[in-house]
Amino acid sequence: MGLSGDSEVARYLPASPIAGRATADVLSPIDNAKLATITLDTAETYEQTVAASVKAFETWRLVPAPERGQVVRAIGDEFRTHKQALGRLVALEVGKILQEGWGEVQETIDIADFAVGLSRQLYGLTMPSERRDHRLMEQWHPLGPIGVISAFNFPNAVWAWNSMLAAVCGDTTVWKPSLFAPLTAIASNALAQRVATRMGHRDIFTLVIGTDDVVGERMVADKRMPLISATGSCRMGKRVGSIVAQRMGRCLLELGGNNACIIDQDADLALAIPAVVFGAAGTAGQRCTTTRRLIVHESIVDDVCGRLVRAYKQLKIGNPTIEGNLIGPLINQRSVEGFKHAVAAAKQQGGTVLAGGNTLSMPGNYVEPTIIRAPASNELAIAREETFAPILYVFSFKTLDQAIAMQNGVDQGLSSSIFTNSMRSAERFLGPAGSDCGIANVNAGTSGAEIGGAFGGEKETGGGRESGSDSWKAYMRRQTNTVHYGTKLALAQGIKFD
Ligand code: UN1
Repeated sequence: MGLSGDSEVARYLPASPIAGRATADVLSPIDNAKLATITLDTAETYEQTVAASVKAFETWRLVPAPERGQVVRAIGDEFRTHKQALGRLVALEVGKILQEGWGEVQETIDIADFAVGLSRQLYGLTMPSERRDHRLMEQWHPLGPIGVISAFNFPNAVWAWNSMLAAVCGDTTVWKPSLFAPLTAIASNALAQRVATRMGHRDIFTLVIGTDDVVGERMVADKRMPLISATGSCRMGKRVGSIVAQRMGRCLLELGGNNACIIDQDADLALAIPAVVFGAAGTAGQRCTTTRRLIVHESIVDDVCGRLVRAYKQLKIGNPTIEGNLIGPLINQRSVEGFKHAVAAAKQQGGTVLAGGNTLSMPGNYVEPTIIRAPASNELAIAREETFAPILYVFSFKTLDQAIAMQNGVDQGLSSSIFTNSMRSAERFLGPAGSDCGIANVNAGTSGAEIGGAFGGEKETGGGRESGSDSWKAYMRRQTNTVHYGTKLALAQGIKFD
């Protein structure tokens, strides 16, 4: 599948590679055919881009925030205009079904709207001073150029969660996309840069594309970027976190998830089954929020498994740009190997494959959505690992405490959910001794978080929060101010010094 023949997306393709520079081929996971060849950044072009971002920050930070919001509003409108084509490009480049490609661009439009509103709400607090004739308050100031490292699985939305907020906060963004999804990045950044430039603000949105050696390592060590927001594996995040910590920079990390869904005995299965099917098999299991573990009350576990197996039989696997197909390919052959490894390990550890378990012998990186039941001991070591593929491991429980302990008993802490009609069970799950994840849902699945809430997780997921609520604070620096408008100097803490 070439892109040049696809009139809808062809105009978003990068120009021909620059002679003498290192290049990379971009393959479609749909059939592993070449979509395009891109030119990679060098140390020198990286330097030029970051210097431009630093320079743009110096003036952008002085533009009134509501006016910055107007630029973001225009960018949101631009994405509305290009939603169809961009969603299609996402599908071609990373293998999402078209509905999910469009859904992802919709997240970008929505976070832009959110950011426009936020541009008039970057509130600081005013506190009562302990001293007479003093005002004590805090302000939020722009932070600087923000380094955004994104993964292949949300090649458009995760950048927008960061860059749209950063823009209204008065920051510029230097974006390093995944080498598996550079085309969506080139198109998205070009749209934002074009709109902002037209409105007089060039280089608020910049892009660097390259290998970790040339671009990634440079970026995380770059003192000019006070915040690095990185999405990807726990392994990557540990490396980024330690390098940024060395220079006392800030990190916003969105790393792996090993998300569980608990189905209690009183659950409404008409809600639970479709939520688990979408959560586990949707996006071919390649969301950080994918449901990877299912923990079901022992009295209904056989029934739930039966229903899931029947539902999985309906899932059509294949080219994600063809309507009706619900499961697209994995991103590459390495992911297919990861899938095979996990299935083999699960079998070897006593798991039973109830559905799927195989790869598909056709061009592209297709695997069957898979359900694996843990042995009676409830022990299945492979389920502790995050395999970025559509594999659901099923466990059973007797008491809610046991279910919550199983759910929390992994290294990651991103998303979680419980299906129950019991108010007590739901509230225990949401309480201080309940789910230890950044996201905990009742009668809703683990994936598909809305942009309005803060998104992120605990433990090895990295602790960062982005998108809605007050996540914007990560993109600004807080300054506490004391203003004395009296005539007699008063020291704090009641100190007399005369
Ligand atoms: C991710 O998988 O990296 O909640 C982000 C969701 C999406 C975002 C997932 N809104 O599934």
